[in-house]
Amino acid sequence: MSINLRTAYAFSREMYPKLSTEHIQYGTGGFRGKAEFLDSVMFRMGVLATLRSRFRSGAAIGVMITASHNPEPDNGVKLVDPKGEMLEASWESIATDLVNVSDQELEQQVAKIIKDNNIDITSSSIVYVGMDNRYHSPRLLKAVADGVIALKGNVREYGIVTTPMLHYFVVSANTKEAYGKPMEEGYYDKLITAFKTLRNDQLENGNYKNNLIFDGANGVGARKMLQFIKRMQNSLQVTVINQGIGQGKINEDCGADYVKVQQRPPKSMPEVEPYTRCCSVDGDADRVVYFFSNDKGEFQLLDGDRIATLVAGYLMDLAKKCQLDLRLGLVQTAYANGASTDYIVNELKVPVSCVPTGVKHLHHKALEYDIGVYFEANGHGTVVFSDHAKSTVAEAAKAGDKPDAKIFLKIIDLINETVGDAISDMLLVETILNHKGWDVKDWISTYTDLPNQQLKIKVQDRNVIATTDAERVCVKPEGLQFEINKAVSNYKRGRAFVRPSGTEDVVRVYAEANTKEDTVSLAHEIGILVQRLAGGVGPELVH
Ligand code: G16
Repeated sequence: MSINLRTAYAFSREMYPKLSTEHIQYGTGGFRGKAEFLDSVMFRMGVLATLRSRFRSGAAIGVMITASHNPEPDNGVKLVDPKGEMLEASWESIATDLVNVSDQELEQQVAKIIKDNNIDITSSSIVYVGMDNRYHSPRLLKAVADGVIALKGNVREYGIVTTPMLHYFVVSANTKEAYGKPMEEGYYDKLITAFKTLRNDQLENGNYKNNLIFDGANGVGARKMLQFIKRMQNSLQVTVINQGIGQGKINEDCGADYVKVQQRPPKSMPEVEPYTRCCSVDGDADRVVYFFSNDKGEFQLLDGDRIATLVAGYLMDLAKKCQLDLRLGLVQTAYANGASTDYIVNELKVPVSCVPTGVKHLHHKALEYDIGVYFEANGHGTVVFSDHAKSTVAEAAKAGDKPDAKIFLKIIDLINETVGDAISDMLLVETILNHKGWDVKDWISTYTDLPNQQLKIKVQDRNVIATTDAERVCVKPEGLQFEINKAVSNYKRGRAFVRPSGTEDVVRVYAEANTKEDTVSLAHEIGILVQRLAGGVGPELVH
């Protein structure tokens, strides 16, 4: 196959010229920004995904077009590696360089990637592309596809799918369908079959009731949940709100990020009985948090930390019941509530580690265990099982004398191990609550969260902030950490940190303390410190 790259670059200059000279970086969730500036980024990511596929001997590579939890005018792109993981870290900088060169330098930059990585440009390649339901996503999807075609690669378009579905398709194709069938029906089939078997005709059990409110964030998760409902035959009764039909904008006053950060229910919540179980997913359905109102009408959140502890506790019990000696570990980030970490260490007695924000960091750490449970507090996470764990459970199930091993095997099937999957995680939580006979009151009573608050601070350049120790210590600008320590020392059980967001143009502040009032006051103090010492712009910080 001969590839006339000249034509490709002329085409790119003509069709997808670079409209902004602002430097952008492959961050926590790939490239993100205002959709009108992303066409050239998308074309180039189509080119890069094709090269990556050739570099990985023709394995399928995924390209997901989404800005996930960001507001509607934003869009973005993340690349998916052959095993369903996020793009390998060393290629993130290759991606960053590629999107930042000028149109004139593009040809040379692509030639450099080919040479540096010894890529056979004539070998076969396949790129799987999916998108969320933002109105600009189809235009951007075409740009990705054109990038693939420019290098004479093969492209398979999946249309509107959740991010975790695309990860699932990539892994399914690359494992020759051992993981599942790389098509939408295959995905539903895998999860629903496992879920229904685990219900075992016992739809209600103890305090567990078989109904749930599902906030779809006006995103693709809502559409896919409606597809699940059609196929689940009432094994779970779900009411979907914020379906993305009509006026509702993606993530606007709804969805997992809003519910977690604002600590309030999403818009369009119907009147429901106290303690009704509700969950919210984000714009591309890779995160989920639960919530409910108690009998005083107070909002109560069950976030990613709660899901992690519920799942880890359940899997530990299951391994014990099956008498399987498997190493289980839990991975969190600095955002994890201090009370959850205490509970994991003192009650569950499970090893726990803290890594920087971004599922890619959590995923890699979790792979060190036989059973690695990882969740960010924002609800982004999953469980990964080693080959040893899978074969041990499979053997135990085959032996037939341990009925719990059969349950364990189905639980593994229910989990989308490739990346956080809001719907798979939700079905897992529902299964565990059902098996335990728990309602939200039982679940939340396992420990008491420390009050916590997050703020977003606008600064001139968020990269003036640099952190270390899994983002818990700020090393730049000089003096900021000293001031943070001073502020924190005035609050009982106080803890706070700051870090630049990898998906939005803000600095994030996290604070927790013994009381709500103290937490609000600590967050406020830290926010002002960031404004003062890190070049704050915009309005003064007021609450
Ligand atoms: C992405 C990442 C998450 C991260 C979140 C916020 O999520 O995949 O791991 O927690 O961004 O990151 P940051 O605080 O750096 O902005 P999503 O759901 O937006 O793709």
